[in-house]
Amino acid sequence: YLPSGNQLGLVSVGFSGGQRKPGVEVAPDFLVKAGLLDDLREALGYTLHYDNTIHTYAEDLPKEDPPQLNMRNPLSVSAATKKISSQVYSHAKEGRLTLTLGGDHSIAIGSISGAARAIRERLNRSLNVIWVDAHADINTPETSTSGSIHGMPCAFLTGIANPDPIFSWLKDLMHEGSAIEAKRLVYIGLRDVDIPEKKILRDNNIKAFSMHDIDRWGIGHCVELALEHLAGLDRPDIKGVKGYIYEGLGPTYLSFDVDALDPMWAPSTGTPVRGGLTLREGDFICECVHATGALVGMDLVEVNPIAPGYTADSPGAEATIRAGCSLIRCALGESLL
Ligand code: HAR
Ligand code: MN
Ligand code: MN
Ligand code: MN
Repeated sequence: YLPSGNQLGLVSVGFSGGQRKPGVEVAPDFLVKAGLLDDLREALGYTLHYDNTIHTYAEDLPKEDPPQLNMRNPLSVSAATKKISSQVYSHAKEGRLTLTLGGDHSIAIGSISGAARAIRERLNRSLNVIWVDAHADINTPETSTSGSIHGMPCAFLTGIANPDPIFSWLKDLMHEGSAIEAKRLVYIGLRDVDIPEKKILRDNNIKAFSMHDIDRWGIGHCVELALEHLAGLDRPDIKGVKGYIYEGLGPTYLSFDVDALDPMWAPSTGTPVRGGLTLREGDFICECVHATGALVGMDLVEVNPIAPGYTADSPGAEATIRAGCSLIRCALGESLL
């Protein structure tokens, strides 16, 4: 779905307004300092399209942003994600693979809507989303107990939550095909899902592979089932071919929350949950998605080098940053022999 030439559009987002803990906005700086850009260019051979800026969108954010409709920082998240959406769209409409570095997971409202719009315009196709996370991030403003918008992006992207009036720009985009169909959203790694979110997943028949499923069936089979589900939406005649490679798979976006990994591997994040993926399981998911050839964009979010209990040079923070870099490299082709 991408023209050849390994063109990669990178958007660095230093935004943390979708949740309460400061620090997630400095993650792109640390991922870059860890050598990510050199790896992408030299080891993986990408031509990088990058403005060398970690965007805070400060000039677009309101001075006062009190909670509204049970959302914290609603106008800030709306303004930042609107900008992110157009940045990702600009890369994706040129046929570039896009990588968005967060920041908290609310930024996916922007990155995924931008990618979906470009894919609709370029290919007239619907975008698949593989959401790898300990959390389902599908609360509506009504069901959320925290009011943190990073727990809501999937509800806005699918239209399960009404984007009006706070995300009215997203509603406008949805008319142009930027919404994600609930059947095209697949989760991997879930283990901390709120009760109302479970009802939303059931009511909308959303495909999800929890840690229980992964323990039961193994990561290999779960990823295969996830890809088969998505591929079957466009090509019901095609079953998995050549191992993990699915010829029928439509353009696919990978949104990876580092807290999907067990805190043993990624402790320095805002809401760690024990019992998660090993680093190898996370890398494996990314490798499989790469191998499909259908990947059009990726988020890597929720690395927080100064999460409570950590400083940026602490072993836990360094491990988390290294894990983030590893996931990205695997999704972008590192493991090809
Ligand atoms: N479900 C909880 C809420 O909505 C916590 C989810 C947010 N945590 C994340 N997102 N890191 O993946 O507030
Ligand atoms: Mn998340
Ligand atoms: Mn999470
Ligand atoms: Mn396990």
